[in-house]
Amino acid sequence: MRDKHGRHWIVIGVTALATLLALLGLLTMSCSRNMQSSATATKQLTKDERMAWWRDARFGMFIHWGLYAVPAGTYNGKRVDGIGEWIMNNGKIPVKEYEKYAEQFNPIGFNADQWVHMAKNAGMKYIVITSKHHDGFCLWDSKVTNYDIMDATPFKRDILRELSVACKRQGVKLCFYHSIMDWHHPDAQAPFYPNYNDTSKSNPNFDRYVETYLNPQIAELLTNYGPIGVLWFDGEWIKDWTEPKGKDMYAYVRHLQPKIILNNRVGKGRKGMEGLSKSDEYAGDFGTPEQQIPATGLPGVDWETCMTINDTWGYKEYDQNWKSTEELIRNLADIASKGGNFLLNVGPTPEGLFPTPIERRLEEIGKWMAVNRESIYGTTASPIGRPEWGRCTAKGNKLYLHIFRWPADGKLDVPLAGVQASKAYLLADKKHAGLPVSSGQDKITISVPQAAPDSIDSVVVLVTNNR
Ligand code: FHN
Repeated sequence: MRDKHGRHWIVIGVTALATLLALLGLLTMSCSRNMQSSATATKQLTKDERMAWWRDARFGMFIHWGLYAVPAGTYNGKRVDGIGEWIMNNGKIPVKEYEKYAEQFNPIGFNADQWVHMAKNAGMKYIVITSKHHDGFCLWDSKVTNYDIMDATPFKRDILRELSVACKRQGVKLCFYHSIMDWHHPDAQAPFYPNYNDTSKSNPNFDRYVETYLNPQIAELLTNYGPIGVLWFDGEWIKDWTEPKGKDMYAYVRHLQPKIILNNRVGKGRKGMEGLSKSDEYAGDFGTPEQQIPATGLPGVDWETCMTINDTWGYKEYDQNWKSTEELIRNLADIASKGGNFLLNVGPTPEGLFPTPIERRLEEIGKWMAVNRESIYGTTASPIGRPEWGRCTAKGNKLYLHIFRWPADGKLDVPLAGVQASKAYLLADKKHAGLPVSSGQDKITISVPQAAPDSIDSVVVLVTNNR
């Protein structure tokens, strides 16, 4: 029996079957390729693999920016005590009144490329910006609320979008701070007015806040702005937040971005401002000491000290109590010498500019890092503790001796027993000219020039044979 073109049905059947099999073959191949690619894509990185860039980076910029920059520490003509970003709580400002600051938030001086350039030029490898702080205002185009930069302000530009583009362009990691506590949301802490931070209170609708607001916003942040380096939670001390919620959030965030790093404020493990976790049982990848530096190194523990340059995180127009560049550089060396990261804060103005004292300090830190970055990036904690003349970081067979107090007699004693030195030189000396070194019983002595190359922190590199 033949078809209208005279061909036999069997031939037709076989061709159809062959095509079908070929199609099936192609299909399985692409499925297995997809499965392979999805398998490789979601290959679970070990913690060490995930933390590697962060441990190498050592130095990042914290940015606290939002509506609180508008009152800048003053409410109804009176100065409000405390950190600037807490003015809504410390000033007992009702939600409806605080919302009005959004109409005045129009930072026309904001230039994402300039911000990222100032961070990069200072030697900072990552930026953690407040996507939403306790006051609940969102610095991105959120589809979950109108209390954001696009719908509530005359500015109508997605700050996080512009920063994600600038960070990508300049090779700086973008990271988001996000507050679990929310003084604006009716299912969160808004009803606790006038003490939004009342940790004795609970909101019966808090789970609804988590399901319909917090989680969807986290999804927006981790879906619409490319790879995010760190999710830096905060405000976890509220009564309604629990460790199980923290663990759920940790899994949810790692599901959205498997490579991401989360701080220990996703759960309830933090021991107050000392910031380290009570134990490994608690959710989070690193500890968060705040405004303080641990006394000693913490072998095997990932931690990051966050610190202000003056006494506030959010901009406060009259807070001029600026730390010196010397103090900031020595803090960086101190923190690295203990195996930690330094997250240094900037509170931009309502115009979108970095206060001049901050710009100057970032430039000066950048000059020091331009010469000495090798003694910070990718280093590990000091094997000689805290020498009296300064600090020490290590990398392979090199010790970076951070000298804060230059020896008047030109003799630098390094408390190292049974270690052979092969060379010592000033990191600032591009020729790496050798300095005279003598190895003693329990110390190595390096003869250094009369004058210190850098009064804040001069680095001598000691190369050892057998450390
Ligand atoms: O309440 C916040 C504060 O405003 C600021 O964001 C700091 C930064 O680490 N964290 C909280 C205080 O622990």
